[in-house]
Amino acid sequence: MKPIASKPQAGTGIVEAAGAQPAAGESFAADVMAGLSARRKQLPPKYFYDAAGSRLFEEICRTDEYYVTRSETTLLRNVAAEIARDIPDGAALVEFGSGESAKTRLLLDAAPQLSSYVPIDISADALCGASGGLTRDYPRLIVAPMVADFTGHFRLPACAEGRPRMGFFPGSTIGNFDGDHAVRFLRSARQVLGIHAALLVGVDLIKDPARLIAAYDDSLGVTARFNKNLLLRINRELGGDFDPEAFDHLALWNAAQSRMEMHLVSRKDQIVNAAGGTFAFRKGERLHTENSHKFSVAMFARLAAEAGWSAIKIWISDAPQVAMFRLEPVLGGSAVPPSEIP
Ligand code: AVJ
Repeated sequence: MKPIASKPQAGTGIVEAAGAQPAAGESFAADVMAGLSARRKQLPPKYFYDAAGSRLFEEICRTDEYYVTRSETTLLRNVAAEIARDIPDGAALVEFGSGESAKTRLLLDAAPQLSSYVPIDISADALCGASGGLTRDYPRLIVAPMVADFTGHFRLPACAEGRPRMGFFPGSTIGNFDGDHAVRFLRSARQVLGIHAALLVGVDLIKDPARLIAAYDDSLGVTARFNKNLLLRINRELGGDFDPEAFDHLALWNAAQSRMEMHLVSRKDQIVNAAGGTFAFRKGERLHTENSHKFSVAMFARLAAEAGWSAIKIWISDAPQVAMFRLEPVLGGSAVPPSEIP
């Protein structure tokens, strides 16, 4: 890794991101049409996060049962200094799906050598709120927010050019990717971040299913409201007539796939109009809204290796356990074959 010796430039406020693409707004209607027309109805979880959904997610993080955020925040607080030791002078921090950037502050406080911060989020609301506060609180930091679907291709803004880059993907969001999408995301993150890069990824670990199910079906019903907000969002934005009361929230552990699943279960036979289509639900029929994959350390290291990253350091929180991986690109294509990782 080639550190850049220059002092961080003075922050001049919010920098417009080059190559920012419009949020996934246009594809929402198409994805709803396709997802509700499928034999097994499903919708992509990224559509949870409109303004109301983002607020509900923050509320989930404060429930007793949802441990992911608390465990990870405590872990980061404990290891931030150690993480910071490996961040070169003048490096740019690039966060995928930054939301409120709450955990980022732990890194920014521990690593004053960071020159710039590029938060990428699909929600412009969340980005604006977070960026204002960061610009105020870290005056030497260049903050260059990008509104983008971070699963797509994009170019980093100029302030991240010619500097070592540290990717940050906390919160176990990588668990939302199905099949080989996690590998594809990690590969594209490797391309976006370049050779002199590292990537910090937060991952939820496999644990007692009862603990997992409680986390996705809290007793105050916040997660149920978060799940049903997807129907309300379809009503608001796509002229839908969903009755959220006609669906039950369901959280289940799929052991074979090593993932938590959220569904909305139709309480009766019903017809719903949305996005210009008409859709029949049978009583008991499920609309699959989210997968949240859980990993063992070996499973995730293998996944990273498939995408050309090697796990350099792994920190694990107290129970309920989550993990933070520091990944570095495997150079020269000499990746350890996935089969040789224990
Ligand atoms: C933000 C995607 C990490 O999967 O645990 C919380 C979202 N869904 N409760 C997760 C979520 C239900 C969360 N992620």
